[in-house]
Amino acid sequence: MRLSVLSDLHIKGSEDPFYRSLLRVIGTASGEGDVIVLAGDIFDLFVGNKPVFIRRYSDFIWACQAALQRGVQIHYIEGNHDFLIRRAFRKMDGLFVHPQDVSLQMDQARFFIAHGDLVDRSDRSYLMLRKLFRSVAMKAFVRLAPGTVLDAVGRTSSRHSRSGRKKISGTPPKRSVFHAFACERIREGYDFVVLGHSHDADESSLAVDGRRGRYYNVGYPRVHGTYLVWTGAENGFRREPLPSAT
Ligand SMILES: [Mn+2]
Repeated sequence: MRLSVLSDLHIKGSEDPFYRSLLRVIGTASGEGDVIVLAGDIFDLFVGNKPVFIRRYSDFIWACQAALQRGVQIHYIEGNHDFLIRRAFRKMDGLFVHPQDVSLQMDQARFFIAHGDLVDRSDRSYLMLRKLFRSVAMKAFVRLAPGTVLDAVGRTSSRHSRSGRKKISGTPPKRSVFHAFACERIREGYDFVVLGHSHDADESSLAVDGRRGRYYNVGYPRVHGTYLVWTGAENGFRREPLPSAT
């Protein structure tokens, strides 16, 4: 029994070395109650159910399919770079797409896992943009627009957000905002709160109303080179090195 949480790989294409790392993590999950949570921004761009993305990342689809057949469960939480993807994976039994977050229970431990782009409720412009990106109109646009157009628009806006105008993808909030969010979940009864998005490999033991829980942020695997693994053997998650791309 192994719970692996990955996020923020921001894979740029099928030749990206971190794409190979992702495939190896999925490829080595054994079944026997293994769960993989892909907690958003796995791909730098994957929008809708478009052949351009499905073809580019077909090895990912195959790796998931094979893992599901071995009895691995996969949860894909949408991020701010990969969303409206439910239809792309709709035929895959045992792979669940979540627009916001997922609650899991393993052994006696309760986990709340989300991408983290909804943590900062004061970032109104991002929250509105997020709503727009997931609106009925946007869904219709994504369904009708050629994948190549989405790909071009996405690449431009993603370059844009990296060059300082961070608003388009939500500015990651400060640690204190993540901690306050985690405390709320711990108050609700969760033991572990796992988030991403901020690229800050933070972790903290938090107490609220006599309950204690732990908060983890996946961090930025492209720099830190790790992901989170929980086996129940230790008291919490450990940061495991990503398998190398070779
Ligand atoms: Mn993000």
